[in-house]
Amino acid sequence: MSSVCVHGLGYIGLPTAAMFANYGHDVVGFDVDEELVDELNSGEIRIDEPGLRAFVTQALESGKLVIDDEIPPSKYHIICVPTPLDRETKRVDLSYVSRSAEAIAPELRTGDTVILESTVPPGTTVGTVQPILERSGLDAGEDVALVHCPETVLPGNIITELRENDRIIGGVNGVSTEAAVRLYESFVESEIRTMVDATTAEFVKLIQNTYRDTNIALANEIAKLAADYGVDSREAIRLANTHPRVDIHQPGPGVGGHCLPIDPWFLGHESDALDLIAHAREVNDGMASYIVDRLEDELGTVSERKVAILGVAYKGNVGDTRMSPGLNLGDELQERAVGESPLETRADGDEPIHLSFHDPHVTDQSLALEPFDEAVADADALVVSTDHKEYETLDPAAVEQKMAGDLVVDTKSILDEAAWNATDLELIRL
Ligand code: SAJ
Repeated sequence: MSSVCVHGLGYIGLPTAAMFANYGHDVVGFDVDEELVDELNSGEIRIDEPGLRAFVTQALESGKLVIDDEIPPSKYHIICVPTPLDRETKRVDLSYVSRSAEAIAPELRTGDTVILESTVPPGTTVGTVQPILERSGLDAGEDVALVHCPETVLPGNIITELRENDRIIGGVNGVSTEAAVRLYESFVESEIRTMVDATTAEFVKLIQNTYRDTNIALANEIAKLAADYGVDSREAIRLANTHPRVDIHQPGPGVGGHCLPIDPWFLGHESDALDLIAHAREVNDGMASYIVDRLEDELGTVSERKVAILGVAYKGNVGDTRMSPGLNLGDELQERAVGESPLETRADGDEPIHLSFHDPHVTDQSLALEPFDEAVADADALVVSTDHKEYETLDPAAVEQKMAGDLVVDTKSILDEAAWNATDLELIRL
């Protein structure tokens, strides 16, 4: 079995390293973060992902996975580092990718393969990574193989999807592609789809997430239209989707996570053609504002009210809060309340709004989450912003007793409508 070095031990790199190790490869998981390396070596795993702890432990205990802060010579180098987006300029930061390539170049030997898994703008493999690697004196495509092989796994189901999702691989030439296919064949159970070049592979990955984001924007706009017409958006979408060629996604409080809100912007990296896609992003980012409008319609003002936000994870049944719609909603409420209640009219120490947050999956101590009973106590309004399974079975009568007001906004439509409507609470569903 080949030796593999996985660069970057985050949400994708860590499970990928463990996967190769558990399929018999000798793997070094490399990260520049020494604290993370120490944590992993002492068996601590920061990432809340079902099954990941046992999967990584198995790899470490077998001796096939070693975590290190040095890069060994390896037959395969796999880059899984972040590619963050500047939220103001919408420009991607490729410095982690460049630094990885710079660190790999001195270790490269003829016959090695470099695989970029990080999500990147089209053209990055050949435009950014290739020239850096070639500083080693070796030619990509001739002496070493170079490919883009994007990850496509869904947080919450990463280990299963790593094995079961189709994989796309685009090399700088055919020989490169074949070298990567041989590696991924060792654990991928479904199709490995090869393409003519790395840029196409980069583009395909981006349009997959863009399709989903744009489709959700359509669903969000449908939800707003449905509200104006007195139509139940979920029921309308369910019925529309019975058509064999219709697949409308679900509305919600906005699109979170580190993929859908970011990747569409990568398509605008070297192109001015981004139009509908950029607008869809704005529709999704505008959902927090729309929900606050709905709260204001009911409450008159959100200023000096208590609003309980249930769910700060970016989606159901995970603990990841990156680009969290629930937290965005909190910011939007705060801004609106400050705008409505100028500082000079408030007594010292009065907050413009009382926000409380609850989430059974999030462990981040910095977020000041409250136990459920405290979060909901005396709330004027309650907003369900994440579809955690725990919220599906909330007891409406118990919640009604704890709240001061009667407004419940279910942005994910997970509450039992009949049960909640049987109380005096006013249930609004998106
Ligand atoms: N959401 C909606 N309505 C929907 C579906 C999702 O509002 O109908 C929201 C979610 O609540 C969440 C956000 O969208 O806030 C994103 O969640 P998600 O489950 O759609 O996707 P991610 O970001 O967890 O993972 C996506 C996946 N991409 C696709 O399904 C095309 C995953 O397969 C990718 O590997 C991942 O991005 C990635 O790393 O790129």
